[in-house]
Amino acid sequence: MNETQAPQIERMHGMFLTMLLIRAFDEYAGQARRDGKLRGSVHEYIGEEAIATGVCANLLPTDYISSYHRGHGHCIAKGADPVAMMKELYGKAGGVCGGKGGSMHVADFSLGILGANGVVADGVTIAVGAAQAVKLRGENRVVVAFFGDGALNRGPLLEALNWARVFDLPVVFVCEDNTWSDKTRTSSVTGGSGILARAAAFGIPGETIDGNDLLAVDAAARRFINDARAGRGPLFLHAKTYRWRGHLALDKGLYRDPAEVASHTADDPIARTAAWLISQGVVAAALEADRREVTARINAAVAEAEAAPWPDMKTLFEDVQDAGAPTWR
Ligand SMILES: Cc1ncc(C[n+]2csc(CCOP(=O)(O)OP(=O)(O)O)c2C)c(N)n1
Repeated sequence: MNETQAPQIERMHGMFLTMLLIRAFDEYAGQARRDGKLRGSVHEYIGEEAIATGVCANLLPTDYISSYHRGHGHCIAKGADPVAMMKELYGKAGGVCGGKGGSMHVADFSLGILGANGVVADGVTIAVGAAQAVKLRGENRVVVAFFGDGALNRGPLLEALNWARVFDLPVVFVCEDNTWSDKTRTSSVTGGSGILARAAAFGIPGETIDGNDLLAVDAAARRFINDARAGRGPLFLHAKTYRWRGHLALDKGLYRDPAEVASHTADDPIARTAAWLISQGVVAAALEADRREVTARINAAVAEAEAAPWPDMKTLFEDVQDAGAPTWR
């Protein structure tokens, strides 16, 4: 390795660690849900790690992201504390939302994480609202809206694209195209000539990239985020990837051809990044040490979450929107 390569290798190595952490977190979370240790829905991000990692590596701490139901990876990549996230999944005090949100509502406004969201496409409208506020206040912030290909066919997404263009907002739309929307192949329910055509219809420039190629995600995200920061937003990044597991932890995904799944799991963004690092002179033993470190971190997070108390009953009605009803009925 020479001096010019060193910073890039170090950067990729840091992102490799983030991807390992995301995968280990979701491998544990999925299994814990199947074992009945967690309640509610748990959607694993396994196989899609390069997108959250490569995009968030180009954001400032003050930038915003919005997410969707498959949100753990985005939050970890934006800097959320895995211990507080694990507590949240367990419904324990000390969780990022006080243990009252669970897997589909992880959020941390102090880190610009506007939240995971169980309503398909609705995180995108929140992102556009945040971008509008950024523009009105003249702040130096970019907003990234992460969403799945299934969101393409919901009205709020189309309204959000339109609004973002009308007001030229500093937002980057990141479509994580994993082929499936729950048990439906997205292409079978999507009209028109492709995902980028949706953005183009609103005058929003876009690009399709291999979302399992961390180098490609990092490079495209850097350009898009810099452009949005310089006032050239909105922009649309279409990242192709694949969902390795069922739609959620309790879904075995039997509606998919095993050969299709196998062809995609062979294209592992983490293995690809490891191979790149090794080709650049990083020794395999260092990557093995990373894996051990990440396993230890997740084990420690689980131990802390399991030992944590339940939220105090007194907090039950805290953080609940008061829409005017005088008493709880
Ligand atoms: C408005 C709305 N309609 C339907 C659902 C049920 N639902 C949950 S996830 C999902 C599919 C989403 O697919 P996609 O956005 O591609 O994300 P992926 O699960 O593939 O990551 C659906 C239809 C929902 N949560 N919200």
